[in-house]
Amino acid sequence: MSLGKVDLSKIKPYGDTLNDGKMQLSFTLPVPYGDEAEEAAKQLAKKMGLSEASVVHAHDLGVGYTFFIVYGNCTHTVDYSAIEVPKVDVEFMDKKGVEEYIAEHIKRDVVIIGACTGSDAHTVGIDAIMNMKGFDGHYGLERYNGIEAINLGSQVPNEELVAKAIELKADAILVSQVVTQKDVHIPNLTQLIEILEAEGIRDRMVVIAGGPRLSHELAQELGYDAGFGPGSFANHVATFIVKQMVERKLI
Ligand code: B12
Repeated sequence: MSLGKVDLSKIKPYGDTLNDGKMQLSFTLPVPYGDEAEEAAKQLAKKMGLSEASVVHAHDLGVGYTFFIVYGNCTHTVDYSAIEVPKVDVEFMDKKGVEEYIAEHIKRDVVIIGACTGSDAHTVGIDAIMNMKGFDGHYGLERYNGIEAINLGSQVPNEELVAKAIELKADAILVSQVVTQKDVHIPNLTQLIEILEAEGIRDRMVVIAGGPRLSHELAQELGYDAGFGPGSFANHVATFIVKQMVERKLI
């Protein structure tokens, strides 16, 4: 490994030596396996800014399609020093901290309702945040003193989630969206906010979206208070909710 001084205003991939730009990508082309297919993959890589592109693996997918792994040298750079990513800006408390905060500042149970909505059947993410046993050594919201957590599961229609939130006088709604193919999550997430607004309750609750391809920035653009992606745990979400409740006087 060659370590040199990195110019953060012009970073590019590292392979064998700093700034050699080495990278690997994989993709499928809708053409039959063969020399012409490999040449097409190389030409595509070149157009994407890879010099000395070589096909290191090509696999016949059998139906007139070919899968490729291509290596090459990236000719582009990125100015890392100019990057700013909007993030949830709170100092996270641990479970005990959240419980003490609720006891001291809210003095009643916080009701949090969650679901994976629309056609999305991926329950693992919302379970990781809400269910008793939690995820990766972090207990879920059901385990917190001072939090009443209700997980409605997956494929829950937005109308049903809102009706339940009204019935239970929820302080916060958690929505999980894992499938993002063809941007299917965008209209679904937008519809939830529209229903909450039509019911006149959007501002009376903390509304959070989460999922592996969901950024805080996108969630805010869609009208949510926050977005949580990979690496999120119950204590992060709980901290955000209870602090918002106090800040926005939703107690
Ligand atoms: C398990 C799985 C399934 C299971 C789901 C079982 C279940 N009960 O959940 C089954 C087999 C049913 C399934 C089905 C499908 N799946 Co699937 N699945 C997966 C897989 C392998 C793991 C997902 C997972 O459990 N991750 C673990 C959890 C803990 O991670 P997480 O969801 O990111 O959650 C964390 C954070 O994102 C965040 N978070 C998540 N939600 C929320 C919510 C809130 C409020 C907060 C605060 C935080 C938060 O906190 C969590 C903990 O840190 C992924 C691939 C992968 N390796 O990720 C594909 C994957 C998600 N599936 C995919 C697809 C395409 C499908 C199908 C459409 C396949 C098909 N053609 O039928 C169907 C869709 C069915 C449907 N209607 O939704 C794609 C999605 C691609 C995309 N960009 O949309 C993936 C990425 C696979 C792939 N590479 O193609 N799948």
